[in-house]
Amino acid sequence: MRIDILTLFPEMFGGVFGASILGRACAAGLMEIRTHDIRAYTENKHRKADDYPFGGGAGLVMMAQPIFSCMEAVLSEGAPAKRILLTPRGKPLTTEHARELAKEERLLLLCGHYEGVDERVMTLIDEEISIGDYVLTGGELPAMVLTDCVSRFVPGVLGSELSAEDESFTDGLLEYPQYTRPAEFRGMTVPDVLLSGHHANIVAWRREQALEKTKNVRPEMYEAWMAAHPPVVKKNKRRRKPKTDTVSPESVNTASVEDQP
Ligand code: 4HQ
Repeated sequence: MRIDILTLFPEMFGGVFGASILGRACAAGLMEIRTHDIRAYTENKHRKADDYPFGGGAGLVMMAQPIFSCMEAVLSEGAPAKRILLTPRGKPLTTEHARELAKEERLLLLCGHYEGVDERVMTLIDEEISIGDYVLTGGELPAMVLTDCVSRFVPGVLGSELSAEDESFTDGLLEYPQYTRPAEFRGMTVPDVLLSGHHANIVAWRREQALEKTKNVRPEMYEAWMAAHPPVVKKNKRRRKPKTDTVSPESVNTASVEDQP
């Protein structure tokens, strides 16, 4: 996959794309990430890329001309790209969306700075994406976050690490606790079940832990998961409904804690 990033601060990207898993993916040719300096495309003698907003107000707005020229130059060669603007007014980024974007041959990411970009730039943009409901100083960190998140779904990038598609039994839940050697550290031990070698018990324990954590920290995520994974009611454990009709059927939950998957 190729990703072109249009920014006023190309120097911000070197460390992130040069190290760790992304660095290896680039070195192996699985990912090709190029940054482009928008300021190099300015056509005024001061190389100015931003200006005061019409109508007044605080801050500066990124000018249309340097962005149009930069995008035209970058897209004049290579495959067509899906063009994305990073902005808090975009659709919140999700794993599902990242998985879809990883199927694209080429992405172009536009990083806004200051108070945003001239609205006419939107005629060049296919999608607006936000990495969360908070305001940053620029779109560079969001572009790095999106690139990292998408790269996990590009075949080969995770290499010997766990595939991004694994651990489906806790998909949509927060992570369960993990431990590595030694089994005892400063008096703190590892739960016995993880040392037992009993795979089914380990899977059950991890799901229980993931469910408990999710219920406490992200109740809306927990409810969504429970709705998508209804408790299985085993035939031999089915509770009898009361014989009277004084209790509404909805108030009787035929499932029980032992019946959870
Ligand atoms: N910014 N998710 C303001 C963000 C942001 C976000 C990018 C700061 C755009 C103009 N981008 N500039 N949150 O806060 O994507």
